[in-house]
Order: sequence, then structure tokens, then C-alpha cells
Amino acid sequence: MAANEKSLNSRKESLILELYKVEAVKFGNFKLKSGIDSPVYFDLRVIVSYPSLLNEVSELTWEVAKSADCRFDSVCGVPYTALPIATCFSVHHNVPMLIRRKEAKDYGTKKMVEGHYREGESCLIVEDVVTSGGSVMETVQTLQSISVRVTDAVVLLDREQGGQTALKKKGITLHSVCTLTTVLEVLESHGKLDKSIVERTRRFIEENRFDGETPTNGSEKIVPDPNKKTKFTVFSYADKMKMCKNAVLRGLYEIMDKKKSNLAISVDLTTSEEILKLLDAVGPYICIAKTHVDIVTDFSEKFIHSLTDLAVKHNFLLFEDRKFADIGNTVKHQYMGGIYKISSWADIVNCHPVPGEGVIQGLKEVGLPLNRGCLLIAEMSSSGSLAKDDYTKAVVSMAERHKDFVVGFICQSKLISDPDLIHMMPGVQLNAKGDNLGQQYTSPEEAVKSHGADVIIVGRGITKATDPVAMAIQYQSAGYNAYQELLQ
Ligand code: 5BU
Repeated sequence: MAANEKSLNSRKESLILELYKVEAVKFGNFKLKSGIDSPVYFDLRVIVSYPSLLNEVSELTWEVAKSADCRFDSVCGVPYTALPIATCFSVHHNVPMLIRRKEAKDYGTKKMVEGHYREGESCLIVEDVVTSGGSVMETVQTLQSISVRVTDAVVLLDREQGGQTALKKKGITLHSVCTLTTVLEVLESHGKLDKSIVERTRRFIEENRFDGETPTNGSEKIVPDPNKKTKFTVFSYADKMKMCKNAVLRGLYEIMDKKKSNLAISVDLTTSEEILKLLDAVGPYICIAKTHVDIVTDFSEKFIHSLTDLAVKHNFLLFEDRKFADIGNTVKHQYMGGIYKISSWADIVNCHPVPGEGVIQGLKEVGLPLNRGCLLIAEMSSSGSLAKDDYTKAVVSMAERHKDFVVGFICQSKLISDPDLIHMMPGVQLNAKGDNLGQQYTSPEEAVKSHGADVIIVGRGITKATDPVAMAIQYQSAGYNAYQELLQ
């Protein structure tokens, strides 16, 4: 081992012991943001209280970036914990810094990056701890949106839960000062941890990898295994919100997390008054109101104003279940024009991809500038549906090619593990197996746990109930609890 490598290793060792001493690394039982129970917790925020420790963290991190030969014009810390580390880089090594704002809601309308930059310059991302790579990716995307290039990120600690692989797939090389395994080795060899904690933590790393969410084969079909709770990795809505790039989906996950609801009501009533009255009553319990505006007998602009007011009042999205299915040019007009002017109010629409990609392209021309999203109908709940097998596979590939506008699927099974493609499932009811026109029902619990639904779509189960509000609450908790159980 070369002398400078030896001294680097002994500096890392001292740093780990110091971090343990100031409780920036703790062992026990911790609930992570994702809802996962972790035996280890890192809180690097405390290092600002120990200037020499902060300095050593930043110097070691800087040296790792330099020895990996990273080339960059500026540095940017992932807010907030890594900001002081990036500041030390900047001040001590005379490299300009950029600051990424965190106010996601102002995205696109307000400045997201502070500091002077040139288009095409390259920036090194600095982070304290990487788990899934989601936070690093958020900062990367913000920088990319202003034409700043990012190829490398440097982190103090890699929790080895798949972040490095996930970032690699997005073209970002992650360099780390140390891994969770190194932390365990150092603390164990200094008698700070007993064997059982070390073993438990090692098992935790193995069992909680995030790689499943970003498979190497982008169109991999992940089939639920009825003997296991699930075969696909499940993330909390808050984590999905951080991981996904699409603004419509981010907004939806935020609502789902805040309202503890994965319930979309299909409000298939035929008069404005009935629809508005029901939505005002069930609004607090839903994340989406799905409409069929062409069945409303007294449709008017006033109805749409009231509908959008309710969506704001109760914080839910509007999904017009229009099922566009024509050539691009026709669907474009159907989407923006006619009586309904769907694109002016519906956050989400859907289409049958049967005509080919033109249908998506046509809708996208209208919807993308308005920040709308579209779901592809990959499978249907009705008996004898032709949307299956190779057709469904082709729909998944189409979705992957249009992720700027396509936000997921209407489907009956988990089709792909990708935070940017949501799965919404109609044909959900608690008390019936089907209707006499081919509809087939699954329970909310089964929909979520066995069919991989992120959102359950319930129509008559609520609209025809004697007490629709009580029923909405029941569906909300059945769907939400099923999802929470998957997280455990
Ligand atoms: P229900 O009352 O829960 O059966 O209503 C289901 C709603 O979902 C209804 O508006 C249908 O048009 C819609 N739907 C569906 O049931 N199955 C599908 O595969 C698709 C849409 Br796509």
C-alpha cells in the first residue's frame, strides 16, 4: 500500500470514529423517511457544530473527487446538509459554487439555481449520504434544466443500497469517501459495535437495496409473486415524489402522501349538480377525481369552473377518462377543442395506444406545454379484453419512449418498476365481483398487494353507496393501508 494511501485510510478511520463520537452515525431502531425500519442512522447535519470535523469531511471528499480525476467548472451541494461541504470546497480550493433552491413548487417560474454559470459548463455534485440516489438526481436534473452538465457526484458515505448503480444508469458516476461496510468494519475493530449489530446492519444493507426500482433492462416485467408480499421494490409516496422527474406525478405523489390516499373516485354521475356535490363531500379522501364529461347531460363552462375550484379546495387532480384512440391530428383537436376543451382543465387524460405512437404525439403537442400527463391503457378490467400479452408489452415500450408526457398506465398488473410510470387500476370494489356488462372487480387490498396498483379507481362502489362519504373513507383506508403494509 502506498504511503499516501495508507495515510488516507487512517484519516478515513479517524473520521469515522469522530463521526460516531458526535452521533452523526447512530445504531438502534430508526424509521427512515421511506417508512423502512433501519438499524443505522446518519445525521450529518450536526457536523456544522464541529468546524474541524466539517473541514476534514470536506477535505477528504475533495481528495476523493480529485483522485478520481473528476473535471468540473463548479460545485453544487445537494440541499441542505451538503451545502457547507460544498462551501468548503469552494472557499478552500477556489472553485465557483452554485446553490440549488429547494422550492420545488416554484420550479419553472422562479430561479432554481443561484450563482453565475455558463451554458455547457460542468458541475460536480456534492452530497453527504447516498441511499437510492434520488436526492442527487433531483439536483442533477435541476442543473441539467439550465444546461449545466453533470457527470460526477461525490459523497461522504454510500449506504450501498443501490444508489451508485441507479446513478450510473443515469450517466452519473458516484465517488464515495467510505461505504456503510467500511463504517461497520472500523467501528467493530475499535470495539464500538458488537457483532450482532454489525450482522443486523449487514443484513439490512442486503435486504434493502433500491436497485429494483431502476432495473438494468428498462422494460423488464416484474410479476407479483402470490407467495411473497411483492416482488417489486416498494417506495413510500414521499420517496417516489423525490425519485420521479415528471411534474404531474410529483404533484400527485405529494397529494397522496399528504392526504394518505391512493383513492381515485370515478365520479360517473350524469348531472353537474350530483358530481359537484359528491366531490365536495368526498374531496378530503381522494387523490384524483376521474370524470367522463361526455356523460354529463348539462355540461357547461360553469361546471368546469366549479370542478376546478373543488380540485383546488380539496387538493386533488382531475383525470378525464376520455380514452383517445384516433390518429394524432384528430386526438389533438379532441383534446383541446370541441365543447369540452379537456386540455384546459384535466391534469391527466388517457389513450388507447392502438393507433400507434401518433396518438401520443398528437396529445403531447397539446398537453406537454400545459404540463399535463397521459396514461396509456395497457390492460382493461373488462372480461375478454384484447389488451393483453404482446399488446401490453408494446404499450410499456411506448410509455418508456414518451416519459416526458406519459406518466403511467391504466392496467391490471404491475408492468414495470419505474418511479416515473404510475399504475392505476380500475375495476375495484369491496362488495361485488362484477356487473352484468363484463366489468370485473378486485378488492382494494388485492389491487394494491397482488396487482401492484399505485392508485385504485373506484366508481359505483362509492357513487351507488347509501353513504358515499363513509364508503370513500373505507376505500381510502383499505387502499392506503394495503400500500403501507407493502412498505413494511
Ligand atoms: P366502476 O363503477 O368502479 O365499475 O367504474 C369504473 C370506471 O373506470 C368507469 O368509469 C370505467 O369507464 C373506467 N374503466 C374501467 O372500469 N375499466 C377499464 O379497464 C378502464 C376504465 Br381503461
